[in-house]
Amino acid sequence: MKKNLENRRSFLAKTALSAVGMVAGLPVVFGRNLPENISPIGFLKDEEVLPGKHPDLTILNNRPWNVETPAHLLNDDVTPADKFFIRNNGIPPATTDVNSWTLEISGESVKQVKSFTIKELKSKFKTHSYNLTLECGGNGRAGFYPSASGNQWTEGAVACSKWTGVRLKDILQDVGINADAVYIGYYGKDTHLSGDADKVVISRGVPISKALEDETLIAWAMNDEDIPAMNGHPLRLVIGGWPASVSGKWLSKIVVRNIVHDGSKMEGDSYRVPKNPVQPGEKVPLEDFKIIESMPVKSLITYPKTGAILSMDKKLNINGQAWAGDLEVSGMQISIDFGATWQACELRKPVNRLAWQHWSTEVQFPQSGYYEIWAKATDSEGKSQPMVIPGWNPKGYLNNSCHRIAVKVG
Ligand SMILES: Nc1nc2c(c(=O)[nH]1)N[C@H]1C(S)=C(S)[C@@H](COP(=O)(O)O)O[C@H]1N2
Ligand SMILES: [Mo]
Repeated sequence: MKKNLENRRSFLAKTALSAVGMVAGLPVVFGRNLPENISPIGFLKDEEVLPGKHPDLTILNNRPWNVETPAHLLNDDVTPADKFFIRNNGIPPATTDVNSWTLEISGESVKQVKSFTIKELKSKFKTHSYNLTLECGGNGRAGFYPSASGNQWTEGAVACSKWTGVRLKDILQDVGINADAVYIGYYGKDTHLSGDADKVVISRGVPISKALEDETLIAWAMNDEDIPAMNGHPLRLVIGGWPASVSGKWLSKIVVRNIVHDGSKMEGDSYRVPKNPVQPGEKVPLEDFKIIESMPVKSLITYPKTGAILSMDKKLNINGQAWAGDLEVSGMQISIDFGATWQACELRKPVNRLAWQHWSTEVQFPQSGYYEIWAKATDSEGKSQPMVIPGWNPKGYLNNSCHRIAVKVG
């Protein structure tokens, strides 16, 4: 185990532990210059800090928790709970009692305000399950130059798990919504970092048309178990294909609005990008931003792991996952020559709409040496992933450039 790590680091010095400059909130002094045989992750007693999470997840911040999943740990078609990334904007609620938890439906466009316990949700409405891809709008932020402030996500702020709950549309039908309803917004029970109880951590939402899709769930289970504490237990809004910031955790209230929801992080430069393309580094007036809707087409190579040392004598099986926001992925290609030539991959159909799709292929390397493997997905409207970092924007959203890994064949 240790040995492999050292080998890998010597030929790909930056990939293995580059994100670990901060461990458990304490800056690791000269974290990037640690002796080769010391893993800063080893300082972390994972049972102390992140129960139920895989020890190899990368901690970007612990106040609030922001933790990403290395690409090679996203090989499962259904992301297990321990490999599901965490993006907290505030402090998770201290107590989450399933029996007393309620969901209120209110807002100016509901016919009546109604409240449901989780038990009532389960008994009143039909239960549905969907595999849904959740990707943080800032996934890939680390790639932008000039750099954007915020968590420096590389590739791993994405997951696709099985979510179980009731359709938001069934609840809204029961409550009754007015014809002027244009948007929904969520509120959760996490608290603001400042400790100010009146400050809302995050309250985002989607247009009513997206809210009423079959796959938009109020979920109490992930992968047939309770939702993990950090991922929203006991109740969560889950909306696939859009920035995961619309999937409200620790959900306590949904409001139906007759205006575009104006909750915390709906306005300013939060989860918004310039309406027109801008020069990298340009200052953009706030009135020139628009809300991010569907996420763009993207893919990951989840096997092999970057830094792998492979043998020349057999074909290498390469595989990964691909997704395309509201659309389906229709094609998948890889290149082992920096994009000069591309080879088509096998691509599975999604299990259901808004679920990521597994892809695989085999390659025979022409000779020994160093290679990069690049992966490129194309969506059902013919749009592909760019090979270089696309559309610079002030907050570093929507980087869907090709995932690249490095391997040595020898
Ligand atoms: N209540 C609440 N919901 C939230 C957040 C939050 O901080 N509080 N973060 C949002 C963001 S920005 C993302 S990317 C996803 C992350 O979901 P995860 O932590 O389960 O991976 O949750 C969203 N829902
Ligand atoms: Mo996010």
